[in-house]
Amino acid sequence: MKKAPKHEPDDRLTVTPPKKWAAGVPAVTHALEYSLDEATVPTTAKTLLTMNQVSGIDCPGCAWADPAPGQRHMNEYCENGAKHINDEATGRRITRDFFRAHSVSWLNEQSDLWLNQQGRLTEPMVKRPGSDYYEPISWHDALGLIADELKSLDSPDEAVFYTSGRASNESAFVLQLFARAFGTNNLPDCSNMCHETSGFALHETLGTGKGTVGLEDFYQADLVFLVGQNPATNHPRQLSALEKCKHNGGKIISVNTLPEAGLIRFKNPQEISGVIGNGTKISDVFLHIRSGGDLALFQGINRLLLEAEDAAPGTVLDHDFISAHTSGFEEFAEHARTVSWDDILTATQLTRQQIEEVRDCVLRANRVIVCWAMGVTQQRHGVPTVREIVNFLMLRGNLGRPGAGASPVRGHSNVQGDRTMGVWEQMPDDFLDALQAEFGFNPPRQHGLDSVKAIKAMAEGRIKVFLSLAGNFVRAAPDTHITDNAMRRCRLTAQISTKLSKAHTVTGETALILPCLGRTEIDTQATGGQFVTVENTSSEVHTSFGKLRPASRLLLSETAILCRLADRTLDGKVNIPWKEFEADYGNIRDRISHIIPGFFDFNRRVTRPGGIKLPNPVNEGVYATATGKAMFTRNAFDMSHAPAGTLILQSMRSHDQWNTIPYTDNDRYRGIHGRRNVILVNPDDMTELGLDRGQYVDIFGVWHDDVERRVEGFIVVPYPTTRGCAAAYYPEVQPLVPLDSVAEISNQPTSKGIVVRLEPTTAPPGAKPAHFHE
Ligand SMILES: Nc1nc2c(c(=O)[nH]1)N[C@H]1C(S)=C(S)[C@@H](COP(=O)(O)OP(=O)(O)OC[C@H]3O[C@@H](n4cnc5c(=O)[nH]c(N)nc54)[C@H](O)[C@@H]3O)O[C@H]1N2
Ligand SMILES: Nc1nc2c(c(=O)[nH]1)N[C@H]1C(S)=C(S)[C@@H](COP(=O)(O)OP(=O)(O)OC[C@H]3O[C@@H](n4cnc5c(=O)[nH]c(N)nc54)[C@H](O)[C@@H]3O)O[C@H]1N2
Ligand code: SF4
Ligand SMILES: [Mo]
Repeated sequence: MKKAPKHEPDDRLTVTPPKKWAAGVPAVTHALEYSLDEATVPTTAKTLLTMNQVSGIDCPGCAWADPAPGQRHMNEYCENGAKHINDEATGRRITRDFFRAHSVSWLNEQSDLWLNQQGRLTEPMVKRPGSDYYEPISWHDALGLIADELKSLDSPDEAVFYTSGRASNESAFVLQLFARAFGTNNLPDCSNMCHETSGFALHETLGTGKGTVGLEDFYQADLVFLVGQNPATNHPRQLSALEKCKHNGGKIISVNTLPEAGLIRFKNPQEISGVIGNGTKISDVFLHIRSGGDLALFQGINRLLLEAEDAAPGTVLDHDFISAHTSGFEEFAEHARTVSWDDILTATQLTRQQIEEVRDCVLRANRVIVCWAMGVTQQRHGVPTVREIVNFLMLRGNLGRPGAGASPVRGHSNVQGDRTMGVWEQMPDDFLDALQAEFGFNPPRQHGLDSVKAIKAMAEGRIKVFLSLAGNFVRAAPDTHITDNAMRRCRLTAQISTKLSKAHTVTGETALILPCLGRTEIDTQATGGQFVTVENTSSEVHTSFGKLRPASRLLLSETAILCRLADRTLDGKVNIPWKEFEADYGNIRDRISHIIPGFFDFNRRVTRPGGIKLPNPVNEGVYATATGKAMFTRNAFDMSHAPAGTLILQSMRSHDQWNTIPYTDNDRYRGIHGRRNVILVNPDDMTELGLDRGQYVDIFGVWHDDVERRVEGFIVVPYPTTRGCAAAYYPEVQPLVPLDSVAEISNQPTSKGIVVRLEPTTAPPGAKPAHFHE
């Protein structure tokens, strides 16, 4: 076994100027460096060559879509996809000796990075009440413990079943079926903290929570907006699609609080020209917007479009589309004309000229796509922002036709699929009716708890059992202190996981580690080898076949664990063939095909190259909204506020992490090396606040309650963020996000709009001063 590199949180910080382009040769080299460190060379080659290929492994990274079969490169993956796969395929193993040597409380003191570096979990473990150590337990006893605890509850609503978006369709379907047959809709998921805001706004206005565009649409678009999204790091193959869009004459407008590398220039590592040339300039217009200014921006653009129509009637708006497919236009238009320019310019910190330039680009474009991600959704007024984006698209009929539409770019590789499978605490009645018709039990109808509500219920002692299918809830959730204490109030917590994280160190009285196969691994059940299915951000459902030998012979698949647990808990009270489901996942897919629209003949269709494209009702002109049409909405002006002396902090991902799990302490494109506890501040704000570069600060959350929220020992780095807006890494600043600071309507934590105050502090003894390269 290789020795894990030791993590030194106070290693020297080195800062280089932010990069002006993304990918190219260094990206390929960096991916390989990581893979050589993390796995053996043959394993790396084997996994990478099949990644995102027909009958291969679906990349466990982001939800970006694959090109059509026949159009894929031999290396159809990005630098980060290679890292994610190698993180799972690591040769390191955590054995029972590791847990004998390290107490749970000691492990809890270690960093997220260190915990993840210890390798794959290999056998079920239990921490018993009163003990500070995990010890081995058989699968039979582990599942029996959980089943007994569940059966002893006064109400099924005392249990919570969390899902993270790496879970497959099959395991997600089984999880929600189990929870509902058990009697609860308490199914919070990572989506509550991710694109919940998009889901609410799109459901209301368009009648579907999903995006309306596919990969081909990007190639045909005349204009693509990238709003609050960092593709070079988080959806790297999107850059290839954008490059194609540009080669076909399309334009790109980026809207961001940071000038991210991939928004400037892209060198495609899959093309010779990208390796040796200067690459493609990505953004034609870059709007360096104030945090939370996107609502005002789209209100400004919409107002300008309405005025352009007034000036030249019949030339700007798509009246045919508006009258045939939408409702509420007049009310919207009346309101839109009243939004004040002073407000818009204050909220965005842009000039009117910049917004007029955008209008001109829009007027020249017949096909427009708007992409957005966490910069939009993790804001208090995220829902009205997405609604205003929909208004914008509808004004010129940019919906339901090729090269145009709405693209909430999804995060986890199967987060969209998990929702399709029914993992949502608020599934509508038609889904529940279909479950009832198929399985003959009466699913609970009352809505369950989302992530924020689940934490509150746990904190109040109303939840006794927390079961997690993938993910790292305590680090993904806000207000770490409150969330940790809430989790500790549970009687039993159980985690179905591949790797060690804080999910296993912040526990209930009894805690179980249920180690499972990852997507890279061969999954053999009683009837033979299995594959799983996933859905990407373009609503394409396809297969993923594991290729590697499992990390340990004691691992079970997610689906097997859940089927066995359900069988033991429900004692045959509900007529669901759990054993048949476990033996052959095709049996699960058969049932899915009866229940979920678009999945007919699932088993056969999904194995065809490219899989199944789910129908999007919007593209068929069908809108399942309150009015039966796509709905224009009136959205009150709103903006983020920060009192004098404070900054609006966003918590974001570095180039070297997967959500709550850092892979290294570096963030190459932003020029940060050797340390994650840094805060990026605009140089003018530094002057105003009297801060020096390289200085240590404690960061305090500013919120209207008397809880002290603080993280200590962050180094100030001057950075071209928008004035008044700072940036730091997630999950390190998680303790600063107040549990009550949520987006209106969607209840999603506002992880990009955290008001903070910085207090200078002294460097710890022996700390090496930060080194800044000019
Ligand atoms: N390598 C890697 N890939 C990932 C992930 C990962 O952790 N690592 N996570 C996956 C997941 S689950 C998700 S949801 C996606 C997330 O993908 P992104 O949404 O791209 O991720 P974030 O790092 O949260 O970055 C948000 C971007 O919004 C900008 N921003 C912040 N506030 C505002 C604002 O108010 N307005 C505007 N216009 N911009 C703003 C930030 O500067 C940043 O560029 O990535 C997925 N892909
Ligand atoms: N402050 C702040 N908070 C945020 C965000 C932010 O931008 N800022 N982003 C939010 C977003 S967008 C999201 S999606 C959530 C993410 O929240 P989660 O999805 O809960 O977190 P992850 O970090 O993706 O979970 C990683 C863990 O999943 C487990 N895992 C990995 N692969 C598998 C697998 O194949 N099977 C199983 N069973 N387990 C596996 C591993 O044990 C690993 O440690 O965080 C949210 N929280
Ligand atoms: S773009 Fe996303 S899905 Fe594609 S290889 Fe990279 S991480 Fe994986
Ligand atoms: Mo996400």
